[in-house]
Amino acid sequence: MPAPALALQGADDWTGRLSSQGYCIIPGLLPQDEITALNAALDPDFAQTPFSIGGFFGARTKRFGRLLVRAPAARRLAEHPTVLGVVQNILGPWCDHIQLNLMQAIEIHPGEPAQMPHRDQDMYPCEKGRIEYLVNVMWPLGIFSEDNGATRIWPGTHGAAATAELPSGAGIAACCRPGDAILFLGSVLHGGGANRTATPRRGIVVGYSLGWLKPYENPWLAYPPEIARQFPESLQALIGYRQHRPNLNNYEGQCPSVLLRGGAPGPLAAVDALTPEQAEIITAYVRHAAARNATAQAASDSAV
Ligand SMILES: O=C(O)CCC(=O)C(=O)O
Ligand SMILES: [Fe+2]
Repeated sequence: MPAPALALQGADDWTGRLSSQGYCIIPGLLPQDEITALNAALDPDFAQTPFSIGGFFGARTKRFGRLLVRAPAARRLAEHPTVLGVVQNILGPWCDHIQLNLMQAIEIHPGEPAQMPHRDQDMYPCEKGRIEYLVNVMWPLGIFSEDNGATRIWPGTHGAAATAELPSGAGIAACCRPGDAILFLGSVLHGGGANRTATPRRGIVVGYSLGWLKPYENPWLAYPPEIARQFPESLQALIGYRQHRPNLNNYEGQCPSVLLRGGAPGPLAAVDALTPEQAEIITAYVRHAAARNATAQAASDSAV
């Protein structure tokens, strides 16, 4: 039997590669013409967007978000089943559910030097080296080459190695083409490459994070209820119209998806959303408190 094409390999195989190297490139994940059409649809947005300000975002780089409204075709990227399978494998053990962290279009113009190598997880001031907080997917909108600013990655610098000294080498250029996807962990060292050609390099980064973290792109402002109502339920949940136990992300003590179904909700009761372990502790506490009260009441009744 012939070996299966790489793109047909399952999420578990790619999870293995991602976990061992800190990144992997999945070829042919979407048809090239779909990405070419998405790229063309974003032409006006790239044209209108000013250059970024600041050494991290890059003065010869354009960036914008809100991609799910700017180009509905970008929804296919956000909800790609292989990607979601891999992300679920990596982040699933540490949260109830994953969430979209951001979608950002990035256009690196000629003359932009290489971005400072960094780890995206370093935006969170918490313990590093034990769990993964993020998985990012870079979808090239054109060819990514050594010369035009392909994302640079330092393989093996992830996980526990993320707390070690910075490596000295130049890393690798994640060369690939439209339809391919570069997956990299939040703990792996990487950065946008220098563009030494005469044409801009375009890509879309789709990031996912643990469902209890603050998202990078504020999804409720990017996609307020009147917009999110038009999305499929799975996408609504992915962008944060969803509770995360215990009682996180509430609207009036309930799941924020109440804002997407029917008209404006009336007065709402706050409803516990707890893990089974938390629910058990609370139930035991309530039962003991009731028993104590009953005993105290009986004592005071008999004293009268
Ligand atoms: O544009 C790229 O290739 C990577 C950009 C990046 O890593 C970032 O902005 O955090
Ligand atoms: Fe980054």
